[in-house]
Amino acid sequence: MMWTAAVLLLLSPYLFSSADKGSSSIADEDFSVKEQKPVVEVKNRDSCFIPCDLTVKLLRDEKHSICGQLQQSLLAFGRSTRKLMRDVMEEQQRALDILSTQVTELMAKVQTLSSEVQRSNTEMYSIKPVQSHGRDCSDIKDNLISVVPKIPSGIYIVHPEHTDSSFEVFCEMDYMGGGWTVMQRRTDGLMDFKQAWTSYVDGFGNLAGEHWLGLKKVFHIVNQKDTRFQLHIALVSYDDVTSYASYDDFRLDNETHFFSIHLGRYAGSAGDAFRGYDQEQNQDTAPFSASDVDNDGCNPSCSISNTTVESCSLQQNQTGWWFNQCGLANLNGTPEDAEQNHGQRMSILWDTWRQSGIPYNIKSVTMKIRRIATNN
Ligand SMILES: *[C@@H]1O[C@H](CO)[C@@H](O)[C@H](O)[C@H]1NC(C)=O
Ligand SMILES: *[C@@H]1O[C@H](CO)[C@@H](O)[C@H](O)[C@H]1NC(C)=O
Ligand SMILES: *[C@@H]1O[C@H](CO)[C@@H](O)[C@H](O)[C@H]1NC(C)=O
Ligand SMILES: [Ca+2]
Repeated sequence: MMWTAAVLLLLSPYLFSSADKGSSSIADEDFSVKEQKPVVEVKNRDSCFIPCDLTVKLLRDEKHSICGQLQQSLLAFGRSTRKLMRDVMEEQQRALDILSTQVTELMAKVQTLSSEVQRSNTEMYSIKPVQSHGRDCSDIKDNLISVVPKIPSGIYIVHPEHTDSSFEVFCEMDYMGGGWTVMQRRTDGLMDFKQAWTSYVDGFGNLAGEHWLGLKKVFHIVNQKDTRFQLHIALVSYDDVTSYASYDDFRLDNETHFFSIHLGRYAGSAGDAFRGYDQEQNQDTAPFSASDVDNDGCNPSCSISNTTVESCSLQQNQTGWWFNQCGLANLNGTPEDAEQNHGQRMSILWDTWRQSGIPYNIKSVTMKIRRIATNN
């Protein structure tokens, strides 16, 4: 409307002049018609020019304020989007926190349950140790075989010959013909094998679960007159492969000689880790060591895989064993994935048992002894 008015104003002089040239009544009529229009337009011109400036200014102001508002709302939008995202993330974080708390609680419950199961297993066996006049589990089996059709495995009291001590042992009466006295069992890692010399001498743990019978008791059993004992080591890997190592003669020296181990001929599928691959690793005839009694043959130190070792027991999580420059066997390690302890030798070790050159990860082991039938 404003533009139309301006154009008409510009054209009006010509309109007037053409009207002068014309003389007809129609022209007159035309004139009068034309004449009236500019009058209207002139009126419009007076009311337009000022509002135009104002309008531009107003438009500019309006543009500014709209821009401003737009910016404001963009900022507000950005802020609220960020807040929304923050809220969502916080919400998720809270959910995750709750979940991880629940997982932790569940794991604690599982732990409690498994130790309860362990305890009840132990109680199941240990409430009533079987009173039996036998010198060891082989002797008990021989004495009971004629009166009991099936001798149960469990805890029995033994009294080795020529000693004044009676003590409890776990007898395996089913495994490979029975008559086995268990001298060590490692299955779940619940028992702490980080023990001092006196504990390794006297024994520790639960006879029905993880335990070390004790060097003194084993010495009493294998030191009986006219007896020979066989040692059997049964191993299970993390992927449930089983194997064994057996020695047809097994005895210990007395405490004065730190219960040095003596092993006969090897047989089995796990390799002779007690003797290792060369004389330097040979643990046969080695005295026993613990974290506080060092007979390990590293005197003052050994170099094992380029690291200096002064105490094999300290290197192997303060466990006790017949170390000789450490060697390839230590069945008192932790039944734990070997990869978890970054090169440190903490797990159950029987390094001659390998698959494609790599030692098996061992999850459980039992050491048991049985009389070898003698002719006399
Ligand atoms: C070391 O012994 C402790 C106590 O028995 C045990 O909790 C820990 O898992 C052992 N460490 C390794 C790496 O086996
Ligand atoms: C330990 O054994 C040695 C030889 O085998 C013997 O001379 C010594 O008397 C024994 N010590 C004890 C305390 O029985
Ligand atoms: C020990 O070091 C020697 C040379 O320094 C090297 O050749 C060898 O591979 C190293 N052995 C181990 C087990 O790291
Ligand atoms: Ca040493």
